[in-house]
Amino acid sequence: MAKVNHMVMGVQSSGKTTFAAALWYLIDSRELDTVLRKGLHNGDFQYLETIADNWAAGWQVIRTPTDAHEPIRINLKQPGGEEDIDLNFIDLSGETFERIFATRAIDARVESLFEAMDGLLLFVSAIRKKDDMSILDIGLAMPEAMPPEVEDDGEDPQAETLKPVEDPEFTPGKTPQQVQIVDLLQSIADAPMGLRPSRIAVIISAWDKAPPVMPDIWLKDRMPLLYQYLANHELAVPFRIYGVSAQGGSLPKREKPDTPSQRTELLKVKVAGERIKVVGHGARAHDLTHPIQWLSGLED
Ligand SMILES: Nc1nc2c(ncn2[C@@H]2O[C@H](COP(=O)(O)OP(=O)(O)OP(=O)(O)O)[C@@H](O)[C@H]2O)c(=O)[nH]1
Ligand SMILES: [Mg+2]
Repeated sequence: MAKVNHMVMGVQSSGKTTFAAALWYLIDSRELDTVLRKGLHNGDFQYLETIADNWAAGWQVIRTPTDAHEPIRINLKQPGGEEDIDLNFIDLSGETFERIFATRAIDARVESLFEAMDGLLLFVSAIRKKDDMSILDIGLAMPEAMPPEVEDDGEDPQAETLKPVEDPEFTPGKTPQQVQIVDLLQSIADAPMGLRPSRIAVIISAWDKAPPVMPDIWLKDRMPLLYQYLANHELAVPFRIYGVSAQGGSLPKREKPDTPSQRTELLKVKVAGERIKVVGHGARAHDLTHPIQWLSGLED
């Protein structure tokens, strides 16, 4: 039996658990046609049932606590295919991801997850604001911060504007997302690990909050370092970029139901699976399994 093991990765709040919840709902309910279907499931999938129920009821999924390596396993199969495809998702909490970046150390459990990886489902969120700026961006955004142009009177024009700045303490979580992601991909590809995914599908989550551009344009604009890294390694590691709205819009937390959101509007969609939106590479409008089919090398 063919076994494909994909890893799900992304920094904190990048939409991983919401995707798993919506995917489980979609394949379990069979409300809509998808390119991959639910495969054989053994063991305990209570956690998936819980988060999928929560999703269907129109609540945000609960955050994955640090170090909770919730073994999210969703087995899928291609209709008409002779064998079931055993597909595993590994949900690493965003904080664990950031700790790897900050400490340069990876614990044995996480290392074995990387060793077993075939494809990589890499999550970034359209909600998080652009979190890094070039010197040019700063100049454009804050013209008043630029030193005034003065006539050359022989004195150093910057002498007054250059004031000593206190070094803020290094907070790893504040490092731009794309730097953390590229650093991690590069570190696992280097010795001693030497691990590369066979393919990378970038999922831009919360796509309902993105401007009306195609997902690859969004990534090029918002995360140029990551885009450049992916493009430079494309021959060895093919990649694709999808925009995905797993919730379809904003939802409140169950314990804070009055937070302003699009819940009422979303609950009016009769077929819950139709709240989901997928953009890119010919995916059907609600088909979250499309990127996974490609990742598995099963696209025609
Ligand atoms: N508007 C909108 N928000 C979304 C969507 N998907 C996820 N979110 C929000 O994004 C936030 C993070 O989603 P999670 O699925 O918890 O992200 P995660 O990557 O599992 O986060 P950690 O477990 O903390 O690492 C939550 O507030 C979600 O409600 C979406 O399709 N649309
Ligand atoms: Mg999570």
